[in-house]
Amino acid sequence: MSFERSIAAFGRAKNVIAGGVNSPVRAFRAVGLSPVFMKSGSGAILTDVDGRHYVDYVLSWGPLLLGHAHPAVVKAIAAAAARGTSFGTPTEIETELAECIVAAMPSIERIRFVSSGTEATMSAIRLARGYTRRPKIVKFAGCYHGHADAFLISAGSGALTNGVPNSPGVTEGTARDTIVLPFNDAAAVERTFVEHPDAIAAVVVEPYPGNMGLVLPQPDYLKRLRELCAEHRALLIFDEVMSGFRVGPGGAQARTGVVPDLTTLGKVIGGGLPVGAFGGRADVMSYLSPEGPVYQAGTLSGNPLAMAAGLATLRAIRDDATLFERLEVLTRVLTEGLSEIAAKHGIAHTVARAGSMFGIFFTDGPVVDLESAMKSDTAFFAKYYAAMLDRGIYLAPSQFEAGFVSTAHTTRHVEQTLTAADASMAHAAAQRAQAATPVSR
Ligand code: HOZ
Repeated sequence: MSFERSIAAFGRAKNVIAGGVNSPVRAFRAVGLSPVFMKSGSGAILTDVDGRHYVDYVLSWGPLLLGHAHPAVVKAIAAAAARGTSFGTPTEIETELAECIVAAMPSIERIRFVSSGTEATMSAIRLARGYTRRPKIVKFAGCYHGHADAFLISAGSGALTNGVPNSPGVTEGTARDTIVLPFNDAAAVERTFVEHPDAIAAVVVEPYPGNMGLVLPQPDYLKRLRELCAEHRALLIFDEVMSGFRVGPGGAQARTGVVPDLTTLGKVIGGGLPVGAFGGRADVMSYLSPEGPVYQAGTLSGNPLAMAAGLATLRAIRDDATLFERLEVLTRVLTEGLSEIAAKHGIAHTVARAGSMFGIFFTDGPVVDLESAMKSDTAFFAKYYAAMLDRGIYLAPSQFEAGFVSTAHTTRHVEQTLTAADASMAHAAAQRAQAATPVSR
Protein backbone atom coordinates (compact mmCIF):
# COMPACT_ATOMS: atom_id res chain seq x y z
CA MET A 1 0.00 0.00 0.00
CA SER A 2 1.40 3.43 -0.87
CA PHE A 3 1.36 6.86 0.77
CA GLU A 4 -0.12 8.35 -2.39
CA ARG A 5 -3.01 10.25 -0.82
CA SER A 6 -0.84 11.58 2.03
CA ILE A 7 1.70 12.88 -0.49
CA ALA A 8 -1.05 14.53 -2.53
CA ALA A 9 -2.64 16.01 0.61
CA PHE A 10 0.72 17.51 1.63
CA GLY A 11 1.17 19.03 -1.84
CA ARG A 12 -2.24 20.66 -1.58
CA ALA A 13 -1.64 21.87 2.00
CA LYS A 14 1.66 23.52 1.05
CA ASN A 15 -0.21 25.86 -1.30
CA VAL A 16 -2.14 27.43 1.56
CA ILE A 17 -0.60 26.46 4.91
CA ALA A 18 2.90 27.70 5.83
CA GLY A 19 5.20 24.74 5.25
CA GLY A 20 2.10 22.58 4.78
CA VAL A 21 1.75 22.01 8.53
CA ASN A 22 0.45 23.81 11.60
CA SER A 23 3.37 22.75 13.81
CA PRO A 24 6.88 22.17 12.41
CA VAL A 25 7.78 18.64 13.61
CA ARG A 26 4.74 17.32 11.76
CA ALA A 27 6.46 18.04 8.43
CA PHE A 28 8.66 14.91 8.88
CA ARG A 29 11.76 16.77 7.66
CA ALA A 30 14.03 15.19 10.27
CA VAL A 31 13.24 11.74 8.89
CA GLY A 32 13.35 12.81 5.24
CA LEU A 33 9.80 11.68 4.47
CA SER A 34 6.53 13.26 3.44
CA PRO A 35 4.15 13.58 6.43
CA VAL A 36 1.40 11.04 6.88
CA PHE A 37 -2.07 12.61 6.89
CA MET A 38 -4.37 10.92 9.37
CA LYS A 39 -8.07 10.36 8.94
CA SER A 40 -9.20 8.76 12.20
CA GLY A 41 -8.08 7.24 15.46
CA SER A 42 -9.60 4.57 17.67
CA GLY A 43 -8.00 3.27 20.85
CA ALA A 44 -4.31 2.69 20.12
CA ILE A 45 -4.76 2.71 16.35
CA LEU A 46 -4.47 5.54 13.84
CA THR A 47 -5.73 5.25 10.26
CA ASP A 48 -4.25 7.40 7.52
CA VAL A 49 -5.88 8.80 4.37
CA ASP A 50 -4.48 5.89 2.32
CA GLY A 51 -6.19 3.38 4.63
CA ARG A 52 -3.02 2.21 6.41
CA HIS A 53 -3.29 1.41 10.12
CA TYR A 54 -0.68 2.19 12.76
CA VAL A 55 -0.09 1.44 16.42
CA ASP A 56 0.20 5.01 17.66
CA TYR A 57 2.90 6.04 20.15
CA VAL A 58 2.51 9.77 19.53
CA LEU A 59 -1.05 10.02 20.90
CA SER A 60 -1.41 13.62 19.73
CA TRP A 61 2.00 14.32 21.36
CA GLY A 62 0.86 13.06 24.75
CA PRO A 63 -2.69 14.11 25.61
CA LEU A 64 -4.45 10.84 24.79
CA LEU A 65 -3.69 8.84 27.91
CA LEU A 66 -6.91 6.87 27.31
CA GLY A 67 -6.27 6.41 23.58
CA HIS A 68 -8.18 7.84 20.63
CA ALA A 69 -11.92 8.49 20.82
CA HIS A 70 -12.37 7.04 24.30
CA PRO A 71 -16.16 6.57 24.70
CA ALA A 72 -16.43 8.52 27.96
CA VAL A 73 -14.49 11.45 26.51
CA VAL A 74 -16.45 11.49 23.24
CA LYS A 75 -19.74 11.35 25.17
CA ALA A 76 -18.69 14.22 27.45
CA ILE A 77 -17.64 16.40 24.50
CA ALA A 78 -20.88 15.69 22.59
CA ALA A 79 -23.01 16.50 25.62
CA ALA A 80 -21.08 19.72 26.27
CA ALA A 81 -21.33 20.77 22.61
CA ALA A 82 -25.09 20.29 22.68
CA ARG A 83 -25.27 22.72 25.61
CA GLY A 84 -23.26 25.41 23.77
CA THR A 85 -19.65 25.60 22.67
CA SER A 86 -18.44 28.75 24.41
CA PHE A 87 -19.91 31.33 26.74
CA GLY A 88 -17.04 33.56 27.82
CA THR A 89 -18.44 33.38 31.36
CA PRO A 90 -17.48 31.29 34.35
CA THR A 91 -19.01 27.80 34.32
CA GLU A 92 -19.25 25.19 37.05
CA ILE A 93 -17.35 22.60 35.05
CA GLU A 94 -14.21 24.77 35.24
CA THR A 95 -14.35 24.54 39.02
CA GLU A 96 -14.96 20.78 38.85
CA LEU A 97 -11.86 20.24 36.71
CA ALA A 98 -9.88 22.63 38.93
CA GLU A 99 -10.93 20.64 42.02
CA CYS A 100 -9.73 17.40 40.42
CA ILE A 101 -6.35 18.90 39.60
CA VAL A 102 -5.87 20.62 42.97
CA ALA A 103 -6.65 17.32 44.69
CA ALA A 104 -4.07 15.45 42.61
CA MET A 105 -1.12 17.82 42.21
CA PRO A 106 0.85 18.53 45.41
CA SER A 107 1.93 22.07 44.46
CA ILE A 108 -1.38 23.45 43.19
CA GLU A 109 -3.55 25.40 45.59
CA ARG A 110 -5.02 27.72 42.95
CA ILE A 111 -5.12 27.24 39.21
CA ARG A 112 -6.00 29.11 36.05
CA PHE A 113 -6.95 27.52 32.73
CA VAL A 114 -5.65 28.70 29.37
CA SER A 115 -5.81 27.17 25.90
CA SER A 116 -2.32 25.71 25.38
CA GLY A 117 0.88 24.71 27.14
CA THR A 118 2.64 27.68 25.55
CA GLU A 119 0.16 30.07 27.15
CA ALA A 120 0.57 28.31 30.48
CA THR A 121 4.36 28.65 30.66
CA MET A 122 4.33 32.16 29.20
CA SER A 123 1.83 33.24 31.89
CA ALA A 124 3.68 31.42 34.67
CA ILE A 125 6.93 33.29 34.05
CA ARG A 126 5.12 36.62 33.82
CA LEU A 127 3.55 35.84 37.17
CA ALA A 128 6.92 34.78 38.62
CA ARG A 129 8.49 38.03 37.42
CA GLY A 130 5.60 40.09 38.78
CA TYR A 131 5.67 38.32 42.13
CA THR A 132 9.44 38.45 42.68
CA ARG A 133 9.96 41.76 40.83
CA ARG A 134 13.00 40.22 39.17
CA PRO A 135 13.69 40.02 35.43
CA LYS A 136 15.58 36.82 34.67
CA ILE A 137 14.61 33.21 34.26
CA VAL A 138 16.79 30.12 34.18
CA LYS A 139 15.93 27.37 31.72
CA PHE A 140 17.80 24.25 30.61
CA ALA A 141 19.20 23.51 27.18
CA GLY A 142 16.96 21.11 25.28
CA CYS A 143 13.95 21.71 27.52
CA TYR A 144 10.96 23.02 25.62
CA HIS A 145 8.32 25.20 27.23
CA GLY A 146 6.25 26.17 24.23
CA HIS A 147 7.05 28.87 21.74
CA ALA A 148 6.85 32.10 23.77
CA ASP A 149 9.88 34.31 23.02
CA ALA A 150 11.60 33.82 26.37
CA PHE A 151 11.79 30.06 25.84
CA LEU A 152 13.03 29.90 22.25
CA ILE A 153 16.63 29.87 23.35
CA SER A 154 18.33 26.46 23.25
CA ALA A 155 14.82 25.04 22.93
CA GLY A 156 13.92 21.41 22.36
CA SER A 157 11.13 19.78 20.36
CA GLY A 158 10.57 21.11 16.82
CA ALA A 159 13.04 23.97 17.37
CA LEU A 160 15.79 21.42 18.03
CA THR A 161 14.56 18.91 15.46
CA ASN A 162 14.61 21.51 12.70
CA GLY A 163 17.95 22.98 13.78
CA VAL A 164 16.78 26.42 14.97
CA PRO A 165 16.88 26.20 18.78
CA ASN A 166 17.44 29.99 18.94
CA SER A 167 14.67 31.47 16.86
CA PRO A 168 15.13 34.65 14.84
CA GLY A 169 12.48 37.14 15.95
CA VAL A 170 13.40 36.87 19.62
CA THR A 171 14.90 40.22 20.63
CA GLU A 172 18.31 40.50 22.26
CA GLY A 173 16.66 42.01 25.33
CA THR A 174 14.44 38.98 25.77
CA ALA A 175 17.32 36.59 25.17
CA ARG A 176 19.42 38.43 27.75
CA ASP A 177 16.85 37.70 30.43
CA THR A 178 16.87 33.96 29.74
CA ILE A 179 19.82 32.14 31.25
CA VAL A 180 20.39 28.72 29.69
CA LEU A 181 22.17 26.00 31.64
CA PRO A 182 22.80 22.30 31.04
CA PHE A 183 20.18 19.96 32.51
CA ASN A 184 21.27 17.74 35.42
CA ASP A 185 24.08 20.12 36.45
CA ALA A 186 23.10 21.53 39.84
CA ALA A 187 26.50 23.19 40.32
CA ALA A 188 25.82 25.38 37.28
CA VAL A 189 22.59 26.58 38.86
CA GLU A 190 24.36 27.27 42.12
CA ARG A 191 27.01 29.39 40.34
CA THR A 192 24.37 31.24 38.35
CA PHE A 193 22.50 32.34 41.46
CA VAL A 194 25.77 33.73 42.82
CA GLU A 195 26.57 35.51 39.54
CA HIS A 196 23.11 37.13 39.32
CA PRO A 197 22.16 38.10 42.89
CA ASP A 198 18.49 39.09 43.33
CA ALA A 199 17.89 38.97 39.56
CA ILE A 200 16.45 35.51 38.97
CA ALA A 201 12.68 35.31 39.19
CA ALA A 202 12.33 31.62 38.42
CA VAL A 203 13.99 28.39 37.44
CA VAL A 204 11.76 26.62 34.96
CA VAL A 205 12.30 22.95 34.22
CA GLU A 206 10.62 19.94 32.67
CA PRO A 207 11.21 17.52 35.57
CA TYR A 208 11.32 14.66 33.05
CA PRO A 209 12.45 16.48 29.90
CA GLY A 210 10.63 14.95 26.94
CA ASN A 211 11.50 17.40 24.20
CA MET A 212 15.11 16.36 23.53
CA GLY A 213 14.01 12.76 23.58
CA LEU A 214 13.27 11.53 27.09
CA VAL A 215 16.03 12.41 29.56
CA LEU A 216 15.74 11.48 33.22
CA PRO A 217 16.79 13.67 36.15
CA GLN A 218 19.69 12.33 38.15
CA PRO A 219 18.98 11.40 41.77
CA ASP A 220 18.50 14.50 43.92
CA TYR A 221 18.88 16.94 41.01
CA LEU A 222 15.31 18.26 41.29
CA LYS A 223 15.61 18.35 45.09
CA ARG A 224 18.73 20.49 44.75
CA LEU A 225 16.90 22.88 42.39
CA ARG A 226 14.20 23.16 45.05
CA GLU A 227 16.75 24.00 47.74
CA LEU A 228 18.58 26.55 45.60
CA CYS A 229 15.37 28.35 44.61
CA ALA A 230 14.27 28.54 48.24
CA GLU A 231 17.68 29.79 49.32
CA HIS A 232 17.74 32.54 46.68
CA ARG A 233 14.02 33.40 46.90
CA ALA A 234 13.34 32.48 43.28
CA LEU A 235 10.33 30.44 42.25
CA LEU A 236 10.72 26.88 41.04
CA ILE A 237 8.42 26.17 38.09
CA PHE A 238 7.81 22.60 36.97
CA ASP A 239 6.65 22.41 33.38
CA GLU A 240 4.46 19.33 33.66
CA VAL A 241 2.63 19.90 30.38
CA MET A 242 3.94 16.50 29.28
CA SER A 243 4.50 14.69 32.58
CA GLY A 244 1.34 15.85 34.40
CA PHE A 245 -1.16 12.95 34.77
CA ARG A 246 1.24 11.00 32.55
CA VAL A 247 4.08 9.74 34.78
CA GLY A 248 1.63 9.25 37.64
CA PRO A 249 -1.55 10.80 39.04
CA GLY A 250 0.31 13.65 40.71
CA GLY A 251 2.82 14.15 37.90
CA ALA A 252 6.57 14.27 38.39
CA GLN A 253 6.17 16.25 41.62
CA ALA A 254 4.30 13.42 43.37
CA ARG A 255 6.65 10.84 41.87
CA THR A 256 9.80 12.62 43.03
CA GLY A 257 8.47 14.28 46.17
CA VAL A 258 9.81 17.66 45.02
CA VAL A 259 7.12 20.33 45.24
CA PRO A 260 7.60 23.40 43.00
CA ASP A 261 6.06 26.83 43.62
CA LEU A 262 4.26 26.86 40.28
CA THR A 263 3.31 24.13 37.83
CA THR A 264 2.25 24.30 34.22
CA LEU A 265 -0.04 21.70 32.71
CA GLY A 266 -1.60 20.85 29.35
CA LYS A 267 -2.02 17.75 27.20
CA VAL A 268 -3.73 15.06 29.40
CA ILE A 269 -5.81 17.59 31.37
CA GLY A 270 -7.54 18.53 28.10
CA GLY A 271 -8.27 14.95 27.04
CA GLY A 272 -7.32 15.81 23.45
CA LEU A 273 -8.86 19.28 23.30
CA PRO A 274 -6.83 22.51 23.48
CA VAL A 275 -6.15 23.19 27.17
CA GLY A 276 -3.32 24.46 29.31
CA ALA A 277 -3.20 25.52 32.94
CA PHE A 278 -0.85 27.02 35.45
CA GLY A 279 -1.19 26.91 39.18
CA GLY A 280 0.62 26.74 42.46
CA ARG A 281 0.95 28.48 45.80
CA ALA A 282 -2.13 30.52 46.67
CA ASP A 283 -0.08 33.57 47.68
CA VAL A 284 1.69 33.60 44.30
CA MET A 285 -1.49 32.96 42.29
CA SER A 286 -3.19 35.83 44.14
CA TYR A 287 -0.87 38.19 42.21
CA LEU A 288 -2.94 37.45 39.11
CA SER A 289 -5.55 39.92 37.92
CA PRO A 290 -8.29 40.59 39.10
CA GLU A 291 -6.97 39.87 42.63
CA GLY A 292 -3.50 41.15 41.87
CA PRO A 293 -1.63 43.27 39.33
CA VAL A 294 -0.27 40.64 36.90
CA TYR A 295 -2.45 40.52 33.80
CA GLN A 296 -3.46 37.35 32.00
CA ALA A 297 -6.67 36.56 30.08
CA GLY A 298 -8.21 34.52 27.24
CA THR A 299 -11.49 34.41 25.30
CA LEU A 300 -11.56 30.62 25.13
CA SER A 301 -9.89 29.97 28.51
CA GLY A 302 -11.88 27.31 30.39
CA ASN A 303 -13.79 26.43 27.23
CA PRO A 304 -16.67 24.09 28.16
CA LEU A 305 -15.85 21.41 25.57
CA ALA A 306 -12.22 21.32 26.63
CA MET A 307 -13.18 21.23 30.31
CA ALA A 308 -15.61 18.37 29.64
CA ALA A 309 -12.98 16.32 27.79
CA GLY A 310 -10.44 16.98 30.55
CA LEU A 311 -12.86 16.16 33.33
CA ALA A 312 -13.93 12.88 31.67
CA THR A 313 -10.25 11.94 31.32
CA LEU A 314 -9.29 12.81 34.88
CA ARG A 315 -12.35 10.99 36.25
CA ALA A 316 -11.41 7.87 34.30
CA ILE A 317 -7.92 8.14 35.80
CA ARG A 318 -9.25 8.70 39.33
CA ASP A 319 -11.68 5.77 39.10
CA ASP A 320 -9.12 3.23 37.91
CA ALA A 321 -6.86 2.32 40.79
CA THR A 322 -4.40 0.25 38.73
CA LEU A 323 -4.25 2.46 35.62
CA PHE A 324 -0.78 3.90 36.15
CA GLU A 325 0.63 0.58 37.31
CA ARG A 326 -0.62 -1.14 34.14
CA LEU A 327 0.74 1.62 31.94
CA GLU A 328 4.09 1.46 33.67
CA VAL A 329 4.34 -2.32 33.26
CA LEU A 330 3.43 -2.21 29.57
CA THR A 331 5.88 0.61 28.91
CA ARG A 332 8.60 -1.33 30.69
CA VAL A 333 7.94 -4.41 28.53
CA LEU A 334 8.19 -2.17 25.47
CA THR A 335 11.42 -0.41 26.41
CA GLU A 336 13.12 -3.57 27.67
CA GLY A 337 12.12 -5.30 24.45
CA LEU A 338 13.49 -2.45 22.33
CA SER A 339 16.74 -2.50 24.25
CA GLU A 340 17.16 -6.29 23.84
CA ILE A 341 16.50 -6.04 20.11
CA ALA A 342 18.97 -3.18 19.66
CA ALA A 343 21.61 -5.11 21.61
CA LYS A 344 20.97 -8.23 19.51
CA HIS A 345 21.71 -6.23 16.36
CA GLY A 346 24.78 -4.59 17.90
CA ILE A 347 23.21 -1.11 17.82
CA ALA A 348 24.48 1.47 20.30
CA HIS A 349 21.45 2.72 22.20
CA THR A 350 20.10 4.14 25.46
CA VAL A 351 16.48 3.71 26.52
CA ALA A 352 14.63 5.85 29.03
CA ARG A 353 11.23 5.45 30.64
CA ALA A 354 9.13 7.37 33.16
CA GLY A 355 5.63 6.05 33.69
CA SER A 356 4.17 5.78 30.20
CA MET A 357 6.70 8.16 28.61
CA PHE A 358 9.61 6.50 26.83
CA GLY A 359 12.43 7.08 24.40
CA ILE A 360 15.35 5.38 22.68
CA PHE A 361 18.51 7.24 21.69
CA PHE A 362 20.86 5.66 19.18
CA THR A 363 23.99 6.34 21.20
CA ASP A 364 25.79 4.42 23.94
CA GLY A 365 24.95 7.06 26.49
CA PRO A 366 24.57 7.86 29.25
CA VAL A 367 22.15 10.54 28.03
CA VAL A 368 21.83 13.14 30.77
CA ASP A 369 21.49 16.45 28.94
CA LEU A 370 21.23 18.03 25.50
CA GLU A 371 24.90 17.54 24.68
CA SER A 372 24.75 13.80 25.28
CA ALA A 373 21.34 13.51 23.55
CA MET A 374 22.84 15.17 20.47
CA LYS A 375 25.38 12.32 20.18
CA SER A 376 22.53 10.16 18.96
CA ASP A 377 22.82 8.86 15.40
CA THR A 378 19.94 10.79 13.79
CA ALA A 379 20.63 9.34 10.34
CA PHE A 380 20.15 5.87 11.81
CA PHE A 381 16.99 7.06 13.56
CA ALA A 382 15.59 8.22 10.22
CA LYS A 383 16.18 4.79 8.65
CA TYR A 384 14.65 3.03 11.65
CA TYR A 385 11.71 5.45 11.58
CA ALA A 386 10.88 4.79 7.93
CA ALA A 387 11.08 1.03 8.45
CA MET A 388 8.79 1.20 11.50
CA LEU A 389 6.29 3.38 9.65
CA ASP A 390 6.23 0.87 6.80
CA ARG A 391 5.45 -1.85 9.33
CA GLY A 392 2.54 0.06 10.86
CA ILE A 393 4.17 1.67 13.88
CA TYR A 394 3.66 5.41 14.28
CA LEU A 395 6.43 7.12 16.27
CA ALA A 396 7.23 10.81 16.64
CA PRO A 397 9.16 11.78 13.48
CA SER A 398 12.16 13.02 15.43
CA GLN A 399 14.88 11.54 17.61
CA PHE A 400 14.21 14.44 19.99
CA GLU A 401 10.66 13.68 21.10
CA ALA A 402 9.23 11.26 23.66
CA GLY A 403 6.91 8.33 22.94
CA PHE A 404 3.70 7.65 24.86
CA VAL A 405 1.64 4.58 25.75
CA SER A 406 -2.11 4.72 26.44
CA THR A 407 -4.54 2.54 28.35
CA ALA A 408 -5.81 1.36 24.95
CA HIS A 409 -2.44 -0.27 24.18
CA THR A 410 -2.29 -3.98 24.92
CA THR A 411 0.45 -6.60 25.11
CA ARG A 412 -0.50 -7.58 21.56
CA HIS A 413 0.24 -4.05 20.34
CA VAL A 414 3.57 -4.16 22.13
CA GLU A 415 4.41 -7.56 20.64
CA GLN A 416 3.52 -6.25 17.19
CA THR A 417 5.76 -3.24 17.85
CA LEU A 418 8.70 -5.37 18.96
CA THR A 419 8.39 -7.63 15.92
CA ALA A 420 8.42 -4.52 13.73
CA ALA A 421 11.36 -3.09 15.69
CA ASP A 422 13.38 -6.28 15.20
CA ALA A 423 12.96 -6.11 11.42
CA SER A 424 13.39 -2.33 11.31
CA MET A 425 16.59 -2.25 13.34
CA ALA A 426 18.04 -5.09 11.26
CA HIS A 427 17.11 -3.19 8.10
CA ALA A 428 18.49 0.15 9.34
CA ALA A 429 21.72 -1.51 10.56
CA ALA A 430 22.22 -3.19 7.17
CA GLN A 431 21.66 0.13 5.38
CA ARG A 432 24.11 1.87 7.68
CA ALA A 433 26.73 -0.83 7.12
CA GLN A 434 26.22 -0.61 3.38
CA ALA A 435 26.63 3.17 3.41
CA ALA A 436 29.86 2.81 5.39
CA THR A 437 31.39 0.21 3.06
CA PRO A 438 33.88 1.81 0.63
CA VAL A 439 32.92 1.18 -2.98
CA SER A 440 35.67 -0.91 -4.65
CA ARG A 441 36.78 0.15 -8.10
N1 HOZ B 1 5.84 20.46 20.71
C1 HOZ B 1 5.13 19.26 20.43
C2 HOZ B 1 5.92 18.07 20.81
N2 HOZ B 1 6.77 18.15 21.86
C3 HOZ B 1 4.78 19.15 18.99
C4 HOZ B 1 3.43 19.56 18.75
C5 HOZ B 1 2.90 19.23 17.38
O1 HOZ B 1 3.63 19.27 16.41
O2 HOZ B 1 1.73 18.93 17.30
